[in-house]
Amino acid sequence: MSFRIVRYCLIAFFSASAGIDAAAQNDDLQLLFNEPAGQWEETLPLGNGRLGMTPDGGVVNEKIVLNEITLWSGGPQDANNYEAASFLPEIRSLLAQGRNHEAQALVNKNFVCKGEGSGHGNGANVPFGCYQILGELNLRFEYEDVVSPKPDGYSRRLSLNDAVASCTFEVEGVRYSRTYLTSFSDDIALVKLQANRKGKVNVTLSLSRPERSMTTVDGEALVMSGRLNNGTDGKGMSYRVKVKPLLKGGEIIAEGNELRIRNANEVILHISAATDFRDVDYSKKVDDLLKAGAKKSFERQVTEHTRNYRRLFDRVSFNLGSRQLSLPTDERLYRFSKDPQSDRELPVLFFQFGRYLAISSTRVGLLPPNLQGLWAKEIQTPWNGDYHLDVNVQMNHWPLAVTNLSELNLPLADLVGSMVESGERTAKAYYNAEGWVAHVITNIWGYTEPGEDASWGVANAGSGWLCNNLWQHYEFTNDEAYLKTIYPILKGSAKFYRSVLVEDPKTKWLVTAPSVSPENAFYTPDGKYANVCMGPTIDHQITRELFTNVIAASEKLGIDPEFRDELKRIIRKLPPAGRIGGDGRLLEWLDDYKEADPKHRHISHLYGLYPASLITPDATPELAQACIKTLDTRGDDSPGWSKAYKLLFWARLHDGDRAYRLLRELLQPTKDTHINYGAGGGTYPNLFSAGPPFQIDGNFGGTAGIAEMLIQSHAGYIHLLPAIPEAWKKSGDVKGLRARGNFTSVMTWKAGKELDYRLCSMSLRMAKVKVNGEIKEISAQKL
Ligand code: FUC
Repeated sequence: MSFRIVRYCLIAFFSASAGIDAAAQNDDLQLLFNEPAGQWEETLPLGNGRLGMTPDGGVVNEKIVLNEITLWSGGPQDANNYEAASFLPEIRSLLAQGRNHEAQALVNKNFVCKGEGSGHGNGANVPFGCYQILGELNLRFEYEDVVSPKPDGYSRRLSLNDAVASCTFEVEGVRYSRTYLTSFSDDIALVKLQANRKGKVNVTLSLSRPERSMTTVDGEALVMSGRLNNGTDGKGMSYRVKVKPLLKGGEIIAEGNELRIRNANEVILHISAATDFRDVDYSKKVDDLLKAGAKKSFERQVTEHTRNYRRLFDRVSFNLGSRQLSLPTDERLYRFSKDPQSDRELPVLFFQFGRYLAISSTRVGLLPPNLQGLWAKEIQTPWNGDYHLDVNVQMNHWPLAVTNLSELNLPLADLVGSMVESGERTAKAYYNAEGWVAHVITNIWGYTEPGEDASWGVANAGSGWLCNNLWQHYEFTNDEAYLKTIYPILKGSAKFYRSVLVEDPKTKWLVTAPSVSPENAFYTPDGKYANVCMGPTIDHQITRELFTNVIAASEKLGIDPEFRDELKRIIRKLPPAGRIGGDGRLLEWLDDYKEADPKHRHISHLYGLYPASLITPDATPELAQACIKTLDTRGDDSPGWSKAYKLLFWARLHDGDRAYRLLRELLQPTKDTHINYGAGGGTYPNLFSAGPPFQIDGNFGGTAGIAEMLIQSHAGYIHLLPAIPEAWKKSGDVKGLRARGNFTSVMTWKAGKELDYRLCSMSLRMAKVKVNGEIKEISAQKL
């Protein structure tokens, strides 16, 4: 399936996005520091969708964390409890009687996964596994007789325009510089070490990993290899890394497992790595890539790398006015938090950084970005660095289509396609249902079973939510060939929900049971605490939306008329898209329960507002009002990803100033890395989003949120500047944002003046646009 999705989409995509050259207006986007990174969250992330690297720019000791997106412990497993479905009637009956607490106990006993599941988020050594650091490349520099060098004029930067990082400083009158990139053309990482006087590069290289590694010197290269734990017989994924220094002048001496380079004029490190994930020839691949890379000059490498990267990055430009380019990024963050008008362009940098991270952390044909994108510094990554399906991996993809990077949705479409088979087993085992299901977590090994604890693990909306992402890609591109490839996945998911819906005895609506509203808990009228319930709002919103999309897809493709009719009939029996509780908030559950944590980070019942379009201020004003009340009660402070989600909600509610307030919340400077489920999310000095800890969904959600403030297209027309805050009204321009229906937009605005705009499309055709509160038909220009 993967190849077909890729091929068709690339054709449609490149033609649709061509013609808008946004590059010129945003050519000075950079992260800047005037000292080496003090913690990992100050390093500069580089990535080419497979290889990642975060150099810290240390003057004497430089640590470069290396990553490879496929490097996972664990392995394929069958964690289905095949007895589970026999407990379904009893669980459902308890729920129907309001005995949720007892139902939850039964779920915990018989309706969770077999074995250890995610290992409670510490799955490095269980079959679920975790995404892991590849290794550390350590560089120990010598500056002749200077033992503790005091660098002058230190500067460290990452150019978002070129995807190249560098640092430079002077020691004893000699200027040293280093350049880093993860090549988009040659698929190796490169580090160039230079000095402005001959023979001054003296450095010792070592390669290590906290466990399961062996490093040797192979000729004039360092090689590290090993095998991870699969949680069963120990024989998990194998990997290999090779670092080959190319010298101008000087010499290389092997010392134990290290390479000492003396008196070189210049050194270029070529770093190659691969794993045996879907590749038995991975070891040879490492050598082949190195050999091919060595044939090119560094200059050519940089030119080709940058050209490839810019093909994607340059599709969108965004400007808001004044710039603070010479200030270090952490200082800009701090100043912005005190006075946002002092740095109007910081949101632009954050927005473009999100696009940079997307391009760098996934590639067509490989894996989608995980909880940390591609960057991880440890063996046991937080929450296994996995794919969480109750918002996180979906959020990772929200900015892509609108910010003109649509093809980067395809790795997710591939991952979802690869989950169908195991998801069908899970659907049978737990629900005796047709179709396929995935719950709250998945990994690269196709995990679809519930998690190990009822409180969060039996949310069964994961698969339906993923289908929203797959559908959105179609809505933006109008690519029918792609639609054909994803239709069976969507249909399989719809079949699952069709099979599991049961009648709620009180309301007679068709609902899911058992399920949970992601990670939230409530009190039943008898004062008992529970998570497990019937028909949480998110489940029926997802079901309604999925069925609607499958109906639209089958009509478009001219197939499955009977299935379509059946879905139409079922939709009528679902609970309404939203219901309002006694206190004016949107109900999160079927019953008006008292929630255990009114400030809970998940706000899943607003799924209908975003990413779905079941609730809009125009079509469902009362529900929109209930969303406002819900958000006001939940409060703004929460983990980074949750702030980003709230930003998106406010943008959809057309409240630009509240959206901006959430953006400011998201950009709160922090250095805290302790796992947190509550308040305190923000942004690290290197602009990585903080849950804390680092979680990339906050970056992607934030980028999507900013885009949603500038353009929306989910309500039947293209809405330009639907939620622009006062702070941005003075002047601005944004070029290259995309709208559903395969349109590309260009907008420029100045205070007091009408918005100047145009839409482009593949062919001359009309578009419905809303500008300054007025809806009109305009003709889109042909690209
Ligand atoms: C969900 C969230 C947490 C965190 C984790 C990865 O469990 O509730 O805040 O984002 O996913």
